[in-house]
Amino acid sequence: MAVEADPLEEYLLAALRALTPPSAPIPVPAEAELLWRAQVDSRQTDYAARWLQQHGRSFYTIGSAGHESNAALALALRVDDPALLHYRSGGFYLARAALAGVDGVEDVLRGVVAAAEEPIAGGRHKVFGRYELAILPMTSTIASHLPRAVGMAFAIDRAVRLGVTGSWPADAIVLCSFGDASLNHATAQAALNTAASSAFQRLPLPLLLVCEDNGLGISVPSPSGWVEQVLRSRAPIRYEQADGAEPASALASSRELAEWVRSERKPAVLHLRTVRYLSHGGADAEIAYRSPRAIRADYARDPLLGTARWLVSSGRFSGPELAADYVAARERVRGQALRAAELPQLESAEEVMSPLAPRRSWAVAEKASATQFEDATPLTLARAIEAGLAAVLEKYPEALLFGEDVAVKGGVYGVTRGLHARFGAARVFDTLLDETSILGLALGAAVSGLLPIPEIQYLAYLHNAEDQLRGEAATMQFFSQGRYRNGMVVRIAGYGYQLGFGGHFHNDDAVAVLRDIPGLVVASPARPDDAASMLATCAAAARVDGSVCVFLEPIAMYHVRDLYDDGDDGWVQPLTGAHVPIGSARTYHNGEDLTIVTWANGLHMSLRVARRLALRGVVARVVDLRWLAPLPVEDVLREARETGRVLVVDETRRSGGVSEGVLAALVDAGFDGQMARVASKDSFVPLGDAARLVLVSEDEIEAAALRLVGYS
Ligand SMILES: Cc1ncc(C[n+]2csc(CCOP(=O)(O)OP(=O)(O)O)c2C)c(N)n1
Repeated sequence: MAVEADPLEEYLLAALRALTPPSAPIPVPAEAELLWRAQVDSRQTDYAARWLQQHGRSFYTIGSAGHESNAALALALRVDDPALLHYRSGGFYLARAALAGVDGVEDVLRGVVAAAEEPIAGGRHKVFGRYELAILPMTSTIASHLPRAVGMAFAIDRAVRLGVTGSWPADAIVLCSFGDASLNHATAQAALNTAASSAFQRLPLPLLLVCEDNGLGISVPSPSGWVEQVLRSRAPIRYEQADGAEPASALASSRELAEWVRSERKPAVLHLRTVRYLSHGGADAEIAYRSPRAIRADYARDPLLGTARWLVSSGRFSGPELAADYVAARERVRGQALRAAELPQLESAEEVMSPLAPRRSWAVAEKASATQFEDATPLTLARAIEAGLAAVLEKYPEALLFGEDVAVKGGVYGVTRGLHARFGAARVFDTLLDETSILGLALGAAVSGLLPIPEIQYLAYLHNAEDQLRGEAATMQFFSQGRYRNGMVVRIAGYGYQLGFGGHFHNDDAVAVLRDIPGLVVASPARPDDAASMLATCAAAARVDGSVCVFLEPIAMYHVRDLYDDGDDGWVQPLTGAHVPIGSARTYHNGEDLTIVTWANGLHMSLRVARRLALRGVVARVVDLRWLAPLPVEDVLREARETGRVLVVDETRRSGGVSEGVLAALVDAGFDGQMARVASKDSFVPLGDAARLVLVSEDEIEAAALRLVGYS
């Protein structure tokens, strides 16, 4: 493969060769050489990636060229300070790898060619990451890693305060880098706000943010001065600037700031001014939106040139020597690239998916079974969930419970009411009113070794923050081959039937957004005893397998006591502690006329309808799914075959609702009996009694069941 000429390289080599030795040499620290090595190798890795791509040997990739002064930050930190990197932080990656004795070029090239042996994502994504370097893999969604970074910084000191073993050293700091255009993203703003608010409240938050500002977001320039103004406006987050074209001073600023963050346990942001070379990435042709003159003007701000000047000022290196070193690095890295291109990629769906969602059900059962519920009296769903949470907080000293209003008030519906007083403010606490930050805190705490149990006050308010679950939480094991995990239990109050309360947003039943996230566990209990046991299962799965669990609570059932008649206490139960495995349904009655498949509010309604049907001589069995993901397909199929007729009672919407999944699973499994469903309408839920017009009702269920059995 030919090596093409490149104007940036030509400029750099000429400038290097023209560097003149100093009349009075100044000693420079040994780190300057480390910096040079990481920067040059990063640049050559970018060229090699481009070269491989031009020859069809690699995939879409974004380079770090122009940003290599970020290597200074790696030298200013310790190798065990966890880092979440911008996709242009290649210099940082290689510098940290060198400090740890790892061949970082090899790692990055393996990512570029999607080699199955790449150290973090194993060919699933081109990311910077390696467990041994405490560098977590990032997704492509810009800024989505910032809330996690805030959560990690929070978790370091919180773990110490709780006396539990976290994933990072007690005096570690978190590094999180991002681009200038990304700063405008709501997710970035959420994280900055939460970091500032935490510092304002004097919570320890050892977080070093780095805005790598090249002045462009793909083709769009950041307005001059805007980034600085935004970053400066986030007091008490400390703001400092550094010029990436002058790596010596960038290193000094990085070091000073990192030490300040470490000792003060406060957040700071380094505004690192960089340039961007070789276009945005992939097929982007910069020439379409920037003048050749502007492109060329940036050549003089090359961070490699800045480091070369520094090295030459020591008198130990000449410009031509550094130019020769640069050329030699090109040959070396291209040789490595060619070898990487020969490496095998992932070869089967099983291989691709193996780290997605491990399920060691026997180990989960063992751990969950050891959860002790204290209350032996019959409880409502709300009290059972509280008892379940208390048992989990008791069993896992690393468990944290947080959300809006969960602490002193005990939640909007009083579900968590005794827990703040009992377990203290370090473990049960209120957060800012920001779902993105709540989930970000959970992401950071979980990957730091804690067991977060965040609450989203209503299902409708998950949606503005949902990417933190989808893009961040659910992908972590996938993109790190399980080396990093973020097991958590996200409690979400939801569904309809609170007829007097709130209209759509307090009665939202949109679960499609959860059901299609690969690997996510979605629990949705209806009965008190199941709820407590399922909480114990979710907590155990989060610890044993790193499972990301959503615990979807039917608000309208929280305080229900009766099943059939007023005062029958048919919906209060003592907690048995029986283990409920993930993906296992529960069957009521053994009727042979039809099988009603349902869950949550639908279970209460269906059991009542089953009694009405029995009065007409139609005997049903009722299956409570309990888990919406993974669906208990085997249980449903078995119960369906017992009767040959299935009615799915789906309180979520007809489109995108759970019944679509249940019916499809039956068809996939070859079930050839009769199938029907009742579902809520494709509508938002209105206020008051009008809600009944769109939500599934007992009358509808009964009519559909009678139709299915041919009752006339
Ligand atoms: C949420 C989201 N929206 C859009 C994109 C597509 N995208 C990728 S990079 C980018 C520009 C980011 O610019 P900046 O933050 O300045 O970083 P730079 O690439 O300049 O280093 C965009 C719009 C994305 N990855 N994520």
